[in-house]
Amino acid sequence: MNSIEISTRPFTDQQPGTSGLRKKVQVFQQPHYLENFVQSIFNSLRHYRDKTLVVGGDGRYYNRHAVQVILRMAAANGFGKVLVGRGGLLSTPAASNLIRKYEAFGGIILSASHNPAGENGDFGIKYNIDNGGPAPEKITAAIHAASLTIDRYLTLDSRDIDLDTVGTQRLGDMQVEVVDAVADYAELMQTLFDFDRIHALINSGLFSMRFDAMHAITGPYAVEILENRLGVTPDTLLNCTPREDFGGGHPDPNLVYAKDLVDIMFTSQAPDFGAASDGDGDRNMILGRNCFITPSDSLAVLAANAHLTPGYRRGIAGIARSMPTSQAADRVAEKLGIELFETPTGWKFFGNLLDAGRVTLCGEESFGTGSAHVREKDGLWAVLFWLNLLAVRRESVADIISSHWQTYGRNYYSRHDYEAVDADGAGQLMARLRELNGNLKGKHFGGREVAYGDDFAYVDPIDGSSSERQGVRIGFNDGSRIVFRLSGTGTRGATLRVYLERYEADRALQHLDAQQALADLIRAAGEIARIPHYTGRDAPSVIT
Ligand code: VG1
Ligand code: CO
Repeated sequence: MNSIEISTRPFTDQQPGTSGLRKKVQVFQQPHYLENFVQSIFNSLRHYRDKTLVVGGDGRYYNRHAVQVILRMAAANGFGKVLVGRGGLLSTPAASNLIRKYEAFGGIILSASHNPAGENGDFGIKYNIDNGGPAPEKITAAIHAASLTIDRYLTLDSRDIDLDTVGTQRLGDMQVEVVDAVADYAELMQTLFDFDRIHALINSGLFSMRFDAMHAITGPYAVEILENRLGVTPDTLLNCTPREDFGGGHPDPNLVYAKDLVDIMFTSQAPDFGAASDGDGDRNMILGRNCFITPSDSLAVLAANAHLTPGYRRGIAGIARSMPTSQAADRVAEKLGIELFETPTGWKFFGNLLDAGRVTLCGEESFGTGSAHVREKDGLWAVLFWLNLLAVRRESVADIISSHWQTYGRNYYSRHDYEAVDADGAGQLMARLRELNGNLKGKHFGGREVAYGDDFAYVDPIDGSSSERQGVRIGFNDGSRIVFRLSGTGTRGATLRVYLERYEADRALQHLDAQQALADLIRAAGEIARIPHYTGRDAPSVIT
C-alpha cells in the first residue's frame, strides 16, 4: 500500500508542556491538528525505519480515533511494527514497561492524565523514548520546532484496524500487534513484591482495603492484580470500569477529587488501607483509617522500608525528587548514606539518573512515585509497595507514619493551587517574584527570616543539559520553604501552584493539622506574592 502525502500548515501552539501536548478535545479535532503533531514527532526522530513503536492511551474520548490515525501514519512513515494495547488502552506505566520489555524504538501515549475527559474535556499526546521514559527536553524542543515548519504529513488510505482482538494484523508494510498489556504489567509487579505475603495479609480476616480506579485506566490492572492474583473481594474495588469521560469525574487522586474514597476512609469503621490512582494510572494516593499520607512522606517511607520488599531487598542506589517535593526523603537518604537529587518538575528529568543507576526511587509531591522498574511514575506499583510493607510490618498506616516522623522528624507540607486564573495576571505575579527574590534575603515574614530567594535551575548530572526558571524558591532560616511555579499541564488560563513546607523535630508537635502547622507560611506566601491582587482569588481552588 502506498503512503499518501497530505499538505498542511503549521499550528503555532504545539509546544509540549510538563508532560506532552495537552489541549481541549476541540483543539485536537481541528483538521490536521493531531496529524501535524504526530508527523512532527516522527520528523524529530532518526533511524526508526522498520523499528517498533508502542501506542496506547488512557481510554478517554478521542483515544480510539487517535490510535487509528497514529497507526496509519506510523505505517506510512516506515515503522516496522506497532504494539498497541487492546482497545487502544495502555496505562502510562504499562506503556513504559512494553517499550522496555520489547525493546521498542519509542512510544506514543495518549493521555491528559487526570484532566477531565469527554467531548468537552481534554486530550493529550506525548512521546516516550527507548528507555520507556518521557522524551527529554531536547526532543520535545525538536518536536515543537518541527511543528512550526511542517508542510505535509504521510498517511495511508486504509480501513481501521480491529483493536479489540489480541493478535497480529497488517497495515501496509507494517505489522500491528494488539497485546494484553495487563498481563505483562502484572508479571513485572510480581517480580518486585511478595505476592504470597500480601495475599496472606489480604486473606487473614484482619485486614480490609478499598482501591478506587476513578473510572479510569487502572481498573483492569487492579482487577487482574488485586482481585485475581491477590484475592481481594470485588467490593474492594471501586469504579474499575474505564469510561471515555471518566464517569464525568476528575480522576486526580487527592483529598478533593477522590471524595468517594476519602469519605469511606475517614470514619471510625473505615478499612485499614485505601488507595486511588489517576486517569492514566501513574499517580497514587495512599490512605489509612482516618489517615492521609502526603506523597512526599510516601516517598520517604518507601525509601526507608524498601529493604523489606523482594525487589529492593539489596537496597536502593539513590533517591530523586522534584524540587517542590518536601525534603522528607532527603533525611532518609542521609541516614542510608545514599545520593539525593533535586530535579525540576516532571518525570522526564528522572530518566537519565535512573538509566545511569544513580537512583532507584523517584517521587513528586503531585502524587507520583516510581522506581527503576519503568521510566514513568507508577500508581499501582506504589499501592503494592505499601501493601508489601503492611504485610511485613503488620502495623497500621497511621502507626507506620508516626514512627517514621519520630525517627526522621516531620516535614509539614501542603500545595495550594489557584486553578484557571487569568494568564496575564499569573505571569505578572511570577515576573514580580523573579525581580523581588534576589532582594528578599534578611527580610522578616511572620517571625521568620528569609535565608535565600532564587529561581530553581538544574544541570543534569549525567548529560550536562540545563533547565532554567523552574520555580521561585524562598527559603527561611529555620529550613522552611515556599515555592511558586506555574503549571505546565493545564488547558485553561494559568494555574499557580504554591508549595509550602516546614520541618518539625519535636515529637509532641508532629500531629497538628498541616494547614494549621503551615498557617504562618501560608500568610507569608500571600503577602510576598500578592496572590489576591494578581489572581483575583482570596483562596486556593484546591489544597492538597
Ligand atoms: C503536574 C505535576 C507534576 C507532574 C505532571 C504530570 O505538572 O505538578 O509533578 O509530573 O503534572 O503528571 P504541572 O506542570 O501541572 O505542575 V500526570 O499524572 O498529569 O502525567
Ligand atoms: Co497521570
